[in-house]
Amino acid sequence: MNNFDDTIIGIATAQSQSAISIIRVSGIKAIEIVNKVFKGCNLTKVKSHTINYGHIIDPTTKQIIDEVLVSVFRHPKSYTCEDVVEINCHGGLFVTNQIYELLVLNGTRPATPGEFTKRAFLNGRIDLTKAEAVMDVISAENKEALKIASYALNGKTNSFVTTLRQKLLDVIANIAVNIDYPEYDDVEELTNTQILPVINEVIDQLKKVLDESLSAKMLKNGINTVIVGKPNVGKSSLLNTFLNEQKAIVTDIPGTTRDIVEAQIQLKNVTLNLIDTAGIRKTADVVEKIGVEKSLDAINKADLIIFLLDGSNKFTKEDEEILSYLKDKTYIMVVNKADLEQKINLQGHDFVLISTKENQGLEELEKAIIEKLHLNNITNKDITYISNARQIEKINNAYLALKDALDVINDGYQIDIVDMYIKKAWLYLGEIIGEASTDNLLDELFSKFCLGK
Ligand SMILES: Nc1nc2c(ncn2[C@@H]2O[C@H](COP(=O)(O)OP(=O)(O)OP(=O)(O)O)[C@@H](O)[C@H]2O)c(=O)[nH]1
Ligand SMILES: [Mg+2]
Repeated sequence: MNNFDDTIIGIATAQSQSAISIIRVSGIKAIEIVNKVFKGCNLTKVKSHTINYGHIIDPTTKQIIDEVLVSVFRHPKSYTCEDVVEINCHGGLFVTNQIYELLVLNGTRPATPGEFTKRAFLNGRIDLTKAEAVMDVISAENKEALKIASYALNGKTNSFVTTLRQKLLDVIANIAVNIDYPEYDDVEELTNTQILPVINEVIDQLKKVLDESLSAKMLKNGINTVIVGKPNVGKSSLLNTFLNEQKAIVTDIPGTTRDIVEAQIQLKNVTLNLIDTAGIRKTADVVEKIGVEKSLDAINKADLIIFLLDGSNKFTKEDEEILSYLKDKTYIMVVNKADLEQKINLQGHDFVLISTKENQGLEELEKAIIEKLHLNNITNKDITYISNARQIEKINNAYLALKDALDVINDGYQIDIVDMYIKKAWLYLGEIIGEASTDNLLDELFSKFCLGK
């Protein structure tokens, strides 16, 4: 355990008026310092994990500041593994800050964002994946994001990575024996029976995680979805219907939307970062033209495109042209205005029929989105993936290093070159759980936390 010589303080609850605020103090002098301003019992004598009733009193003026409940957690069984004291006071901003300032005057230091969690990590209570999961739990905006974060918080990411690292380490050890005692084993046999099967197995597992992580990222951050189509088909109406609000202007004049309109929409199981675009058509209007270019640009950046058509009109050359932009893209054809007489003929195409006017078909559309992006197995099943962008990058690096190892084996390179790539992969995986992590990485990571966490 690291011994930090200072005692830190943070307000753990939101800085707004509320029923209760929690001020958290951690460090070797946590109990002693709080005890100096607490009246009710002697906190230095109470048992660990107790809640103690009393008052916060300014020791110089003897003035009562608030009536409080004080929790005491003695090391190492606390959030940070240090002595931790949490003061539950009344939730007024003024009173909370007064207690906070009083404790700073008496010897605590204001914590930097994430410093409590950083201490938990540096003191060995949690690994990096768990530390990041704490932040992901706090910032989760939907059920799926929370599920993913709890997966990591329960240590499953850690055990997944640790298992793979152990496999690689066994290979590295075998190679080391071979290099030290060349007569001990035949290199070719070693490669075929020990190295190749393990590398292939680890590559497969990393690949699976990478694929699933992509979907997980979409579930966590929302699916970047663009609605495109000819003018007047009801794109803005669809955004408004999803949103239950008249955010985008809707008129029966084709070319109404000229700039991009964005909205975040929570469907039952997924979040859409929805973009309504200007209807795509050839136009002489300068402003509309820029809008159309933006629509085309949005198509290229999207995870998913909703290609909206008007069922009460025929499928035209313009629709055909829009469809040609969508080649190689992930898109769903959606036919709107189901309430009107249908004239469209979409033989040979899959589509979802909706009416924004009558609020029809939106559930089917959500189902189609989940199916199209293969999110089904993720929303229903146990998760075995990693959602954090930093971790995904390391997984990808490890995957590429092992691919390189395969290449050099195939090209007949010496075993120590193969060894180098396997070690590289092992190190990348280590960075995920915070082994071999540099101070810079840690500072950057923990600075993203809220104060008091
Ligand atoms: N009958 C019927 N009319 C609809 C439906 N959805 C939209 N409309 C009408 O279609 C017209 C065009 O709707 P918008 O949502 O502005 O269409 P848009 O695709 O955004 O049009 P641009 O912004 O010009 O590209 C409006 O008059 C809507 O009221 C529907 O489901 N049924
Ligand atoms: Mg519009």
